[in-house]
Amino acid sequence: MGRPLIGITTNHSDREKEVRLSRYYVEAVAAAGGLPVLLPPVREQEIITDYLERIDGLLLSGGGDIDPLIYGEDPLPENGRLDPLRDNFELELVKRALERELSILGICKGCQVLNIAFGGSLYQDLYRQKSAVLKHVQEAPRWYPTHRVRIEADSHLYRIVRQELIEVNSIHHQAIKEVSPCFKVAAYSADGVIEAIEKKEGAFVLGVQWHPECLWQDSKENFNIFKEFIEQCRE
Ligand SMILES: [Mn+2]
Repeated sequence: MGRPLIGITTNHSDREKEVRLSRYYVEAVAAAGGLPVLLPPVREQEIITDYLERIDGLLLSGGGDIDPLIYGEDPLPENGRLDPLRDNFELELVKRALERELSILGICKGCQVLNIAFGGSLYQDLYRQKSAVLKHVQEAPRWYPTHRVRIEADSHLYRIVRQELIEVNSIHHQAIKEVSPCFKVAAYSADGVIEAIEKKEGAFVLGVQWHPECLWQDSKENFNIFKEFIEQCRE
């Protein structure tokens, strides 16, 4: 088998009718041995089916906030810009990818999409809703880690990074509140914020709240996340 085909979801602007993705994701997937392709959000169910028939793995990229109505809450003032087309597309894509036992890596918003797709919820704004939190919206370059996360010992993530503590970047004002019953927590920051989740059984499905695609060049642990994901997509 050649390189596994990795579908990467994209950002999208309704106003400018543009699809956008940071090249970080493309470069990380390619460096780890995958063949990156972009999946622009669409409404058509049959296109979603066709995407899923062709890709070997799914990478959910970062982005804005998920519409809180989807997890049963009205929006707080801090809730950011919404993208209904992208939300609907990604939630449908994820549910059906899981039925097909595809391997999935969710990054930042992607981690939150995984949790919401299977019945979890989010803090709409960590600083307002959770006391004594660390700085999770870093004012440092994206390639620079600013806080640590503790990896749960019995997790797949631990077997990937083989370290109890790793340093990560942090560019999120939201985080997982209630974890979906399909997932377990794989990492926390020191303030108790959930920084990674993974599926309890079945296919490889990992969500990380940080951005390993900006760290892998200087961090073996973060590169290993991509390598393991691509490896799982070969199976
Ligand atoms: Mn963080």
